[in-house]
Amino acid sequence: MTTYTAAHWGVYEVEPSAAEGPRIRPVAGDPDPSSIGLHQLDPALNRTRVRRPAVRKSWLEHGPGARTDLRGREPFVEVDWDRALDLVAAELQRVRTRYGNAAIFGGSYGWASAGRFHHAQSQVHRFLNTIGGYVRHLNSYSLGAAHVILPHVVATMTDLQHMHTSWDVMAEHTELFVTFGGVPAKNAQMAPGGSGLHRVPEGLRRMQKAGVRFVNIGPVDDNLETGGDHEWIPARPNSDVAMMLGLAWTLVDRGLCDRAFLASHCVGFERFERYLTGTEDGIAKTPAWAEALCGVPAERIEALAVEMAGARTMLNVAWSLQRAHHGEQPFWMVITLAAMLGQIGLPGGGFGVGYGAMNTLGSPHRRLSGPRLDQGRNAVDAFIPVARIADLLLHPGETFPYDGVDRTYPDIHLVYWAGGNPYHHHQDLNRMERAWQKPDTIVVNEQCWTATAKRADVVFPATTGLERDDISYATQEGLLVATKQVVPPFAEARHDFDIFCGLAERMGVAEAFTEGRDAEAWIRHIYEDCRERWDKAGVDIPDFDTFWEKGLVDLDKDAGPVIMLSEFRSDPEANPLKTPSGKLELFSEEIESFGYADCPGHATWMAPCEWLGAEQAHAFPLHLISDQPARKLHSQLDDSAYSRKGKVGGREPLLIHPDDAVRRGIAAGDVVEVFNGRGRCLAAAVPSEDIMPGVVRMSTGAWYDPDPETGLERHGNPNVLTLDIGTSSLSQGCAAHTCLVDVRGPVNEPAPVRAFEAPELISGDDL
Ligand SMILES: Nc1nc2c(c(=O)[nH]1)N[C@H]1C(S)=C(S)[C@@H](COP(=O)(O)OP(=O)(O)OC[C@H]3O[C@@H](n4cnc5c(=O)[nH]c(N)nc54)[C@H](O)[C@@H]3O)O[C@H]1N2
Ligand SMILES: Nc1nc2c(c(=O)[nH]1)N[C@H]1C(S)=C(S)[C@@H](COP(=O)(O)OP(=O)(O)OC[C@H]3O[C@@H](n4cnc5c(=O)[nH]c(N)nc54)[C@H](O)[C@@H]3O)O[C@H]1N2
Ligand SMILES: [Mo]
Repeated sequence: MTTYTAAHWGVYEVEPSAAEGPRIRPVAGDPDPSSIGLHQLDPALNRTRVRRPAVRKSWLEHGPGARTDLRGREPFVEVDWDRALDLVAAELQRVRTRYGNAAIFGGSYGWASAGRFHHAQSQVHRFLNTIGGYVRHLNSYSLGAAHVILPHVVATMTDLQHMHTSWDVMAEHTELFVTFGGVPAKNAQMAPGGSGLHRVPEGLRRMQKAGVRFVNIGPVDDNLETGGDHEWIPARPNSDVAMMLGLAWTLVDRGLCDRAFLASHCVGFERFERYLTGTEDGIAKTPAWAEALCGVPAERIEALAVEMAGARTMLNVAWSLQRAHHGEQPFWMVITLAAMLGQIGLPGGGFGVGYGAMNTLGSPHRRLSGPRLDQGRNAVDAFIPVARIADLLLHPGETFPYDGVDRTYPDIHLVYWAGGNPYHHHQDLNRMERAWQKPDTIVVNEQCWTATAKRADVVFPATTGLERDDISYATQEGLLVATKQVVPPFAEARHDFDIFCGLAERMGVAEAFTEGRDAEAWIRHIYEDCRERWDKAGVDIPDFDTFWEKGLVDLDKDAGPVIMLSEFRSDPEANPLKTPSGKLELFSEEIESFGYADCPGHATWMAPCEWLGAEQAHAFPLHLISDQPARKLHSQLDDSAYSRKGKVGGREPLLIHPDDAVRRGIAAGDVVEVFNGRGRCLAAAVPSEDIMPGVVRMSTGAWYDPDPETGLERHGNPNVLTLDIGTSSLSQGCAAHTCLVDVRGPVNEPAPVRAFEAPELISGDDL
C-alpha cells in the first residue's frame, strides 16, 4: 500500500527509506508536478524552526504591555510548556474579564497547512469561540474587492470560482482567449487544502493545439505559457479598466454589441452606455482616450474589439487586478464587456475571473465541501475586512465604511495568530510596525521564527503537516487524501489542537473544545460527517477505515465538462442569479445608493492614487508589481534550497526593463535599493524584456529583514514599499499592486541578509 501526504502545492507518495529517512515524490499521474515542496524534509530547514515555547523578555519580567516597542528587538526566554500555557491562559482570562472578548483579535489570516483537521485557523477560531468569541476578519487578501462587488453584479466569488468553464470545453469551443494578467502557471501550483493533479499547463497546451489564439494584456509577459505563440500587448499596471472601456466603446461604435442579450439577461446597460459614450460626463471612452491612459495604441484596441466580436471569445482577468486601488472596477468591467459580447453561458465564451490563480479554476470536478472542523459560534459581532489590520490597531473607536454600512474598529488588547504571517502579507510594514506596538499581548503559534513570531510576546512551537495525521482536500481538486505522519514532531513542537487543548483545560472549557475527542477521533469524525453529506449529494466514498488504508479517494468519476452560467443563459427566468434583479447588473441601484465616490453604480475608470499617470510618478517613476512568488507559497519554504535558487546573491530578484536599468547605471546581478516615501529595501537587479519600461516586479515572500538601526530592509520584501489603503469604501480590500517606487544602485558592500536567524534565546529553566 502506498502512503500519501499532501501540501497546498501537491499530493505526494512517501518512500520510506531507512538509511536517509523518508522521502516524498509527486503522486503518480500528475502531468505537471510542482517542485516547490520536494525538499520539505531537508534537515537544513530545521534551522528556522521554533524548538521550545518562548516568551519575550520584558513581557515575562514586567507583564502584558511591557515595552511593546521592543517587539522584534529583544531576546526570548525559553520556558516549558506548562509555564507558557499558564501564562497565556491567565492573560486571555485577564483581557476577557477586564475588556470583554471584543478586545481579542483572532482573525489570524493565513494559509497554514493543507490538512483539514489540523487547520490552524479553524483551531484558533474554535478555541476562541469556546471562550466567548473574538473579533474576526472577513474576506481575503486574495480577493478582497471581488468578494464584495461580485454578489452585487453576478454571483459570489466563491460560487463563480466553482463554475469556471473547464479546460476541455475551452479547447473544443474557444477561438480567442484574451487575458488581462496572463494565466500564471506558477500560481496554479496551489490550491488551499492540497492541489490534486496539476492541470493548468496541460489545459493551456491543449487549447493551443486546438488552434485557440491567445492575447495577453498587461505589464509583464512571463505569465502565459501555452507551448506556442501568443500576442503580448504591454499595458500600464492598473490601467485595465481604461483599456476595456476602449474595447467596449468600439463595440458600441461598430454596432457589435449583442443588444438582445443585454436586454434579456442584464439590467442597467443604458446607464453604463451613457457613461461609455460620454453623454453622462462629456468624455467618450474612445480607443484614443484609452491609449492616453493604458499606453496601448488606439488602432490595436479597435482591432481587438472587432476580433473579439467575430470569434468565440473567453475574457479573463487575474486576481491581481482587483488587488489594487479601485480593484472592484476591472472585475465589474470585464463582466460588462463579456455581457456586451453576448457569449456568457455559451461553451468557450464569456468570462473567467482568475484562470491560473489556483489549480482549481477550470477544473471539471464537482463542487463538494470537504471534511472540516466546526468552528462553533462567535458571540462577538465586530469584524474587519481582512486587510484593515493596521487601521484596527491604530484607530480604535473610529468608523469605516464597508459594503453600505459604517462600522467601528474595536479596541484590541490581545492578538492571537495561528497559521499566518502578517509580516509577510500586510502592506506598508513600517506602518504595521507602529500598529503592532499597540496590543498588550501578542500570541503566535508558529513552526518557524518568522518575522511575526519574532515580534510576538509568546510563541508556541507548532508541528508541520508532515508531522501529523490528517485529511487533505481542496474543493474541485478531485483527490481526498489520507495524509499520514511522515516524521516525528520537531523538538518540543505540538499540534495546534494540543496547544488549544492545553489552554482550554486551564480555562475550564476543555470539554466544550474537544467534545471528548482526541485528534484521531476527530479525524475519523470529520471524515464520517463529510461522507454523510456527500452521500446525500450522490457521491459515494468508502468508510473511514477503508479510506485510511487505501490512502486516496479519486473523485474523477464524478467529474464532467463545465460551462459557466449556461443554465442562466438558457432560461434566465427559471434560473435567476442571486443579484437583486436576478440578472447581470451592469448598473447596480444598490451600490449607487451607498453614495461612495470611489465606487459608483457602474464600472468606471478612476485613476488609482499611485500609477504611472499620477503626479507622484515624477518623484517615483516606476510602478512596482509585487506578485506571488514562483518558488514558494507566500513566505512558506523561503529558506528551502528550491526557493533560494531563485534568489540572486541571497536576495529577491527585481525584474526591470533593460532601458530603465541602463539609465540608472544598473547591471544584471547588481544589488539595488528600491525606495519610496514609505520604505526602502535591497534587491538584486534582473534586467528583462519580459517587463515593460516604467514597471518593476519583486515577488512577495522574502522574509522581512529590516536593519534595526537604519530600517533598510535587506532581503527584498516588497511590503515595506506597498500602500496600506482599502481598494474602496465598498470592500476595503488589499491594494498592494498600486505602488510607485524608484531604484538606485549599484549598492556597494550591502548589508548581509539575516532573515533566517532565530532571535537571541535565553534558557528560562533557571529563572
Ligand atoms: N505585496 C503583496 N502582498 C501580498 C499579496 C500580494 O499580491 N502583494 N498577496 C496577498 C495574499 S493573496 C495572501 S493569501 C497573503 C498570504 O499571506 P499568508 O497566508 O499569511 O502567508 P503564509 O506565508 O502562507 O503564512 C502561513 C504561515 O503559517 C505557518 N504555518 C504553516 N502551517 C502551520 C500550522 O499547521 N500551524 C501553525 N500555527 N502555523 C502554520 C507558516 O510557517 C507561515 O508562517 O499575502 C498577501 N500579501
Ligand atoms: N507559486 C505560488 N502560487 C500561488 C501563490 C504563491 O504564493 N505562490 N499564492 C496563491 C494565492 S494566495 C493567490 S490569492 C493567487 C493570486 O493570484 P493572482 O493575484 O492572479 O497572482 P499575481 O501573481 O499577484 O498576479 C498575476 C499576474 O498579474 C500581473 N499583474 C499585476 N498587476 C497587474 C495589472 O495591473 N494589470 C495586469 N493586466 N496584470 C497585472 C502580474 O504581473 C502577474 O503576472 O496565487 C496563488 N498561487
Ligand atoms: Mo491569496
